[in-house]
Amino acid sequence: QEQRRRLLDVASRFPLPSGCRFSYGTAGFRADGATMAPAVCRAGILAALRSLKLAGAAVGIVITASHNPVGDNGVKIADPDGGMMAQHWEPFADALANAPDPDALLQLVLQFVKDEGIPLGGHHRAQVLLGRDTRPTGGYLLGAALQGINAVVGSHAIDMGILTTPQLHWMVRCKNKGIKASESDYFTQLINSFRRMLELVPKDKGGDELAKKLIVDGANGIGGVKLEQIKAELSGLDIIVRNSGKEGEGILNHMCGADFVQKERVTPHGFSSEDLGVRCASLDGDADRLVYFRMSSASDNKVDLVDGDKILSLFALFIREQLDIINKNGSQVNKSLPARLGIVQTAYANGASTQFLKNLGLEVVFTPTGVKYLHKKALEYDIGIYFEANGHGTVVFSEDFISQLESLSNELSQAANGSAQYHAAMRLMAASQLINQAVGDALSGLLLVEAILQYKGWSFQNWCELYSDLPSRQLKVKVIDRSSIVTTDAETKVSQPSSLQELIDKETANYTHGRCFVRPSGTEDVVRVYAEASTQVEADSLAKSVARHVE
Ligand code: NG1
Ligand code: ZN
Repeated sequence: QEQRRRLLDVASRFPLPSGCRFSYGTAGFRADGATMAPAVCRAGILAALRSLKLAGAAVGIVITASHNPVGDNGVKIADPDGGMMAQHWEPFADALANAPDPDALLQLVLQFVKDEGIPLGGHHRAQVLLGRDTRPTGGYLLGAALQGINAVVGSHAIDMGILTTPQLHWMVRCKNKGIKASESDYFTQLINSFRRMLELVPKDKGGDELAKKLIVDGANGIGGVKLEQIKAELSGLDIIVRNSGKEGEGILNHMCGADFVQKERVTPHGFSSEDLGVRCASLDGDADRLVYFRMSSASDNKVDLVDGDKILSLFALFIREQLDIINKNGSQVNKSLPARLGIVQTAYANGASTQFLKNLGLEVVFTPTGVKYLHKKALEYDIGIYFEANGHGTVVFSEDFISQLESLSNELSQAANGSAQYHAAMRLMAASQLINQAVGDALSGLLLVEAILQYKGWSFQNWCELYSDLPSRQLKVKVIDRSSIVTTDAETKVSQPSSLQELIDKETANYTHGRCFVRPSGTEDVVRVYAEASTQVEADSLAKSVARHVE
């Protein structure tokens, strides 16, 4: 009775505005921040139920709209392992968010609790960790989420404060592993594992003062704030943060940030010709995306871009190299470490990156757009590396692999401390601790990039030259109903409307190295068109002509 009353109560406190329709897309619910409270409150109910279903394991709620404009906001739920909420709960999330009135909401919850066998009112308490980014609507929406959580009797909500998205995912993961999970634990882990990585840099590499300088565009979001807090403790790196989100520095994601730099290929706000040639990185508003760039000429603001695909390639090279060292015949200890290494990309990955990775003999697989698909696929390997071209990605290590690596390092440290094999094993251990295995994390990704560049003694230029990107173009097309386009084969082919794929094939055949696909966005009301060809003019023209068939 108490439970029913609370649900009815909270639903009547946050009535659904008419005409609102929420859909739990690739990144949870997203909309104008001012209209989000009902959906966020219901996400609170959902998170509490999710925790109960999983015997009171901690789940997370993140309130953010990532790289989107400052007026937008959003909410998503993290599962106990720190990954995205299991997909089979998404239809319920949609139904719950769109329940028209308190009664409908109550009935939905009761039915779902019954169908899923959720022990409501049992001896487990729901546990939900909350975090939010710096958006002005964040505090208000956090309140709505708390009310939603507390509408489930016995729930325990913990506000972790203003955080990057990956910090909250990391905290949820650690909490459930019984590891210390505060922000200072997160920082300590980053700082210590980064230091270990640098200690393992061969003595003949690094040392160049210019190589230590890094300018970071913080998108005027939370990532820059956190980086400012720890940068003094990152010895071996000289970090300057721009667009740090301080009063007067500019607006969140406006003319800055990873999404802006990757799409526009120009310097963010706050950079000038004085930065010519310096290695720069750009985060997005909630710091789960990372790209690198360098101002390429003093006469315009164009940049040389290193996107997610090239970060992935650097990680893949490094990890492969360490495995090769460990498994080389004739090394001191005749032990090998068999590892299935898998690379996961989406159709947006630049064709040149895929070719590069395949030429290395690596296994490359594709999934649909959205971290939840990539992450899941990566977990199928001993070491899975995934990235979206836009800079979201990470490396995941299987528990089995980590424990084999641990026992190998122990044996090696006794038998042949100081050997190349031992150092390679230690590097993999340090990398597995530095990289955030819950979700793509711009801060931990940045530190891993920096450590690998120092390890290889590479400049930005060396990294850039791994391969040259094929020219590409992305367009958005507004349509009446984006769901009328259905895709297959990891979104590379259209299955409906049935005639569209033939038209795309016909256009594509007119270009050398032509590749083109279209798909409905999961976060915006548009259809996206992506085209690649051997010149920019051709890529533009292919995208344009296919867009005409979509309209
Ligand atoms: P949609 O709107 O589904 O294309 C975009 C990004 C995704 C992912 C999500 C979540 C592109 C082409 N798409 O998804 O990669 O980052 O947002 O933020 O960049
Ligand atoms: Zn983001």
